[in-house]
Amino acid sequence: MMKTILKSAKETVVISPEEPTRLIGERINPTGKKRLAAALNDGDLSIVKQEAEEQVAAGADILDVNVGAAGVDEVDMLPKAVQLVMETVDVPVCIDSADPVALEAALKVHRELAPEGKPLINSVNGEEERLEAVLPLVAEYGAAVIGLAMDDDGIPPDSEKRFAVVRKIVERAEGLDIPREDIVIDCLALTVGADSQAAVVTLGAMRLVQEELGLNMTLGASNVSFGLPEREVINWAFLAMAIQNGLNCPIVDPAKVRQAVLAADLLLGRDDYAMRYIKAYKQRG
Ligand code: THG
Repeated sequence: MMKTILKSAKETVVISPEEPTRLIGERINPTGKKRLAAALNDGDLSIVKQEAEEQVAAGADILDVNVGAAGVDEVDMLPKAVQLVMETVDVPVCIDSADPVALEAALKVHRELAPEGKPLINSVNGEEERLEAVLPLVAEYGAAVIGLAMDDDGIPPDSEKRFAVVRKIVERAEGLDIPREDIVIDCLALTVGADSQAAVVTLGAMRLVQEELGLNMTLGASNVSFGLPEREVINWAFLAMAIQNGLNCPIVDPAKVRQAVLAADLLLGRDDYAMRYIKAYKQRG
């Protein structure tokens, strides 16, 4: 079975079809959060610290760290945010930036603070330029990486073409001796409000990845419900379907989805005697 192993200085998290679904907390990200964007512009990381603590308390197993917003120098701020998260909580981090220079600056800080650690890089995709910029960082820093199912032509409209991009990323990674275990695939959740087939296409690509390659998979799952009322209901249903198709480390707001994910794991036979489900219920009091 495919095991992606992530490590902070103090904790190891195993992502695998044999493990419970791991939650990557999405909230350290200024997208749609004016207050966080403004604070980052002022060099103020107090919200980052608070979001780190709250998400781990809500059940996050890994924390995504993204500081990309208009006016923010990511090369300066991303390593600072990663350092603060590593000093605040024990969970491994997922370093999220479109800028390879910012990624490398954050990877350096990660290596200093956790020489034996292993972060997740978010992300590479099938674009030539991204493959050439990001995969060498994955190899050099011994990280794991999220591979997005899109390339120079954009996000393919059908499952088979998305899967073809996934194959390409895996082949290119193997060319640099990056093991398959260190690649986590994102088949990309798009908005069902804009295209009724959007979720079906994503789920179809995931089924192909699950059956043909057995790789671990993530998704920014909440994209699926964008613009619709009662988004949580749609997100819960989609998460359950995606978990059945191999999603095992979604990028989510843990406080909003933890119960739905525990229910999906229970229904898929991955929670003996419903121990995890019941324990989480009791902890909520
Ligand atoms: N795949 C991968 N990485 C990703 C994404 C993905 N990283 C970024 C994003 N998508 C996942 N993270 C977020 C972060 C915030 C929001 C959505 C996805 C978000 N924020 C609220 C909003 O815009 O309304 C803010 C509201 C609040 O404060 O809660 O939706 O797909 N690999």
